[in-house]
Amino acid sequence: MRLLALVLGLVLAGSATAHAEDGYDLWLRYKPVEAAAKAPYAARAAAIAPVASTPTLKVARAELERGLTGLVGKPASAAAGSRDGVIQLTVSPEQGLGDEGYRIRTTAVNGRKTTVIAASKDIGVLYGVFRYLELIQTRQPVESLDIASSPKVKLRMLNHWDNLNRTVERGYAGQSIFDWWRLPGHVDPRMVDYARANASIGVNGTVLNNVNAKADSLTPAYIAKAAALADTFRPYGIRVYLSARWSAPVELGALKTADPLDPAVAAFWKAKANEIYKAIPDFGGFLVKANSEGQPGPQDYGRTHVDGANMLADAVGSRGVVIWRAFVYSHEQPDDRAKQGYNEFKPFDGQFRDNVVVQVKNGAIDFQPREPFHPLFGAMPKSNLGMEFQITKEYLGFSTHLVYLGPMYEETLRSDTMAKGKGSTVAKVVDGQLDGRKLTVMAGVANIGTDRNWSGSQFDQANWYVFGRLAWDPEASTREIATDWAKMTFSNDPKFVKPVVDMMMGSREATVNYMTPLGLHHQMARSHHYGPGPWVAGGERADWTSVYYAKAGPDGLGFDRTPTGSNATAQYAPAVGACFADLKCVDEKDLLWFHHLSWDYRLKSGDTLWDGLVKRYGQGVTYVDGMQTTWAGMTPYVDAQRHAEVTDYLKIQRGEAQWWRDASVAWFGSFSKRPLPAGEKAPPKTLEEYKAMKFPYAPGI
Ligand code: GCW
Repeated sequence: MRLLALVLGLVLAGSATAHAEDGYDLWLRYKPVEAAAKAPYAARAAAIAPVASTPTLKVARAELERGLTGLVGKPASAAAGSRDGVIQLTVSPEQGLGDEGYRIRTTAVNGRKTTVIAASKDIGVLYGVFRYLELIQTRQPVESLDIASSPKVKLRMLNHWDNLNRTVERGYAGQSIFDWWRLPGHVDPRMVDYARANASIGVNGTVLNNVNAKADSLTPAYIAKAAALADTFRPYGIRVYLSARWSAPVELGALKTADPLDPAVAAFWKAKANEIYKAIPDFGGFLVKANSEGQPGPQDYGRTHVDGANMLADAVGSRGVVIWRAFVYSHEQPDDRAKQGYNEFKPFDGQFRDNVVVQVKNGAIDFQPREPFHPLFGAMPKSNLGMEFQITKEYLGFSTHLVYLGPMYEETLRSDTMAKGKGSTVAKVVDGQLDGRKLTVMAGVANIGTDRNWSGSQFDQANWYVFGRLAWDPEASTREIATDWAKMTFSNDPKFVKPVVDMMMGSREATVNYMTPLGLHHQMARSHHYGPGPWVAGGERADWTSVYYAKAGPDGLGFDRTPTGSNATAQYAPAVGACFADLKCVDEKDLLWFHHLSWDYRLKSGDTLWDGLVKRYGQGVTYVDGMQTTWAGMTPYVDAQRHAEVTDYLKIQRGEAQWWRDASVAWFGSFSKRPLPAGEKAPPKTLEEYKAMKFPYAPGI
């Protein structure tokens, strides 16, 4: 009896765990379609026709079977007899869809109703399978399909800032998912789920190690580990890349120099590339952070970025690429940090090898909650220029603030560089349309770690998801993407989807408001970047302080980047720069990025700058109140475990939003010396108390 009770208890506990959702399944949950909607889907998914057995087609078939089994019931394994509703996976030339595109169409094959998922290469079939499953997951009709899709950007990559000891620079989701110590002997099965998730959104490359790189990644032992990952990812169309430490020839090759023009250095890299390609035949190439924030680089030897990139590109040759980051600035430079990337790289336009990509952050400073687009976009038409977005929320509340980054990415991609007249958007630079470039890149600094939910929070999964979807199509609508994600991740019920997508869409603007409204930037605490630190001053270098960027004083606030100031506006196309520099033209969202204004400057609302600033902080906080209310109403649609986690995080966010508002108002108020606008509460602590707050164990460093 006791035993029976025990067994029963175990069974019940087991099933409870099985039903609880922790977010591990991401947007690939494949939960059963509601009975009322199921019939048409089931009818179309009665059987899967036999498939040729390349590794990619095998995983495509397995994914299809897994998805259909969850959604509508297990399909038969072969198309027997005259059964309708067969799904056929076909590799055959598909015009105009490139190597990775796919077509899904409904047709009759041998008189049977058949859905054909076809592509020129097997990887396209896998992408088509994920799309087909997505159609069912989001309850789109599948009776009569004729869909074609192909990626607009060639290399759609995650950049992991993961260290070999499994810490993750700016990571807020646990440890690195790459278990370097146990590799290559043991490949964690989670690596397969990582590959599935990435393939489902079209990501086709991953940089395994931090751009602040160790040379050890290039040793034989670590190359073997990377090769084991490459073998696991290959069926999913994902190539691996490594960040290369510039000084590796000295550290590993016993050379006295890493001068790119020294033949021994070139020979070292050539041999290293050959060694890697022997282990990883489809190795993607190197990512390099050189002469930036203390990293070694060609300038240490009086050489240029071009010298360095081209030497490495020759070592890799036609086998792969070299991705060279434009995130460079020097503390010896007195000039506005926002100008330095452009100043260093623009003169090199046209001088890089064909297999070099210059990877540029979305804005000119550093992944702030809002930055105007980087002036290099549109300024280097004779070079391959890639986009680097940050998915991990270093500056947007880590993983406990609900901030959907889609609108931020979209804002940058839709910005008009005017490089070739109206409509020369950043998206068209990135996908190569504007200048007819073929080697195109969109990279996202990953937010993935060992947390069960992968990204540190349920809603941060949406940022990984939207990144992939935008890399596939930089002109896609991030509201539509959020809608797909919310349906697949939680519920198709319109009473859930509409309010939650609305909440997501406004979340980034709210964060801008409670952290850095009206174009303010770089106001976070020093080093770990957790919480407000508008008073940060002094220390190693001026351009790592907050006061450098806000320039608050009794006279007013903001960084003058117009011709009367640093003249960073001159780095944009004339019409764009002129608008940024003109108070009548510049959008107020960028106001203090470009202008230093008196506290009494009149905003469009009629408020003074001071009053408008304080109100915006408050609007940000109020938005979080709204998110809490919205989410509280979602219990009928979300499992208890995930609902509770989001609820907790929103509470943390609410507290921290208030903290940002209060500390910022206290700090800037000490300069404006003006009363708070009516109805605005005084910060509950003194400025000294905010300044005294310390967080030695904040994650991510
Ligand atoms: O955003 C800053 C981060 C650094 C990072 C650097 C970079 C990897 O604070 O942690 O280093 O940018 O992009 O190189």
